[in-house]
Amino acid sequence: MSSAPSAPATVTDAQIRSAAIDVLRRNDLGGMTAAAPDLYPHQWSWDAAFVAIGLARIDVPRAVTELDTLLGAQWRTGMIPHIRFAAQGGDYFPGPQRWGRAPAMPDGVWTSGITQPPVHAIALRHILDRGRENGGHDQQIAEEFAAATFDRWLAWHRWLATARDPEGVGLVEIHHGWESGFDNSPRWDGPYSRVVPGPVPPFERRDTAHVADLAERPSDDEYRRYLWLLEQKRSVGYDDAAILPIAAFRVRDVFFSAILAAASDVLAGIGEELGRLPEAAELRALARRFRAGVTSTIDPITGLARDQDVLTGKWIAKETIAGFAPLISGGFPDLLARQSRIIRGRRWMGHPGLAHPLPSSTSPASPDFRPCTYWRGPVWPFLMVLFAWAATRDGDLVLAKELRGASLDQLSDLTFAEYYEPFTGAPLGSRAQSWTAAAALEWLGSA
Ligand code: 2M8
Repeated sequence: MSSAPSAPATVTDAQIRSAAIDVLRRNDLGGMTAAAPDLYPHQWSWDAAFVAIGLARIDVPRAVTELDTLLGAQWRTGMIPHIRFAAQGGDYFPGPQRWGRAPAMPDGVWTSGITQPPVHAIALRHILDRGRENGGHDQQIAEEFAAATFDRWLAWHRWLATARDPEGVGLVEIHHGWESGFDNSPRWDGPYSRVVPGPVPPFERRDTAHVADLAERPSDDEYRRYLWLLEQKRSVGYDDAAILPIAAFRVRDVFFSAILAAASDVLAGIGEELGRLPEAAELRALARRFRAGVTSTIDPITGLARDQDVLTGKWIAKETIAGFAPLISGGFPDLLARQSRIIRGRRWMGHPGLAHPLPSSTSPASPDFRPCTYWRGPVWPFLMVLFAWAATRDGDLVLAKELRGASLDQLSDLTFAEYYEPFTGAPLGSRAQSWTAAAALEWLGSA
């Protein structure tokens, strides 16, 4: 069945682990891990959370440092920006000059002006768990970090729940496809088609120099729109209220919302351990609100969750992996059982042509599916870790086991690619991508 580039039959777990550790060590810029060596030479917010999950398997203090460095980029509003730029300035566009400064930006730190999904409390939970398993210094450092930073994570969740859900519907609104992390997913085709780009300063892309085939990356036309949205934000000093009436892209992102629900429950649990009971209760309420928001988006026919375009009021019904948002947020057992059946079915993990039985970013059965193009089809290993974590939480141990087995098989090619072609299993995008290496470490567990 498989036409995947076959890994040497002899590749062992120990070899995967050692190669993954090597990737993270090489991408370590000193206190922060570059998302990838050439394509992404800075710290990305949700990448950092997954990197911390992997690092916690091998070096708890270093995992703590990863999150601490990211927190150093937190804005005065509570927002965690999607990029913290490395001081030594790797070659990435749009870089710090293009984003400019904002009143809420921390002094002396350069960041982007948009955000990304809040996986961090889940990473913090992993660090605490690994620290306690190890005991001693690891436990102490993990517990001290959780206690010292709880209020910063709380501020982050509060910012999302207010600035990004101004009407309190239980869904997080994003103002740029980059905020979703699923940059050019078919989910955003409709909203982007209505963005009429105004004048953007001249630009030269850097990303296209780092892939074998330009089809693996978004087009120039897409980039023009991305940059126009950046200009809009910059024109109002990245003010949360001022952007709302002018934003050309406002979408309620169901997957982002599901992560906020799951992470709020996790942070509530940490708050309870710390004796922060009122704040923990507030976080439990946030989790319920966003879980209900996610559930409210389900398409009764397909059983998949949907995004909503704020500017048209319309649902966005694309057959992407974001449709399984309830598997991340948790929810009613019947809904989870239905989604678990769908994700295992022939339009997803059970598709007969797959090199590895893993859910791809867009269903191979969808007309929108593009097997090599970034968020329009390939398999993203870090997402498999997130789904398996949530499945374990909800007692779907069979799904968690299937994801782990197939993903480890995929990663045994030792390229730690950014994403993989679903039918051939070929590595695509960057190689030595940090969150892919971290995924391998998480799958392999502690040594
Ligand atoms: C990709 O996004 C960046 C912009 O943020 C890019 O294309 O330049 C996405 O895959 C995103 O989810 C990820 O966090 C980032 C770094 O890995 O790369």
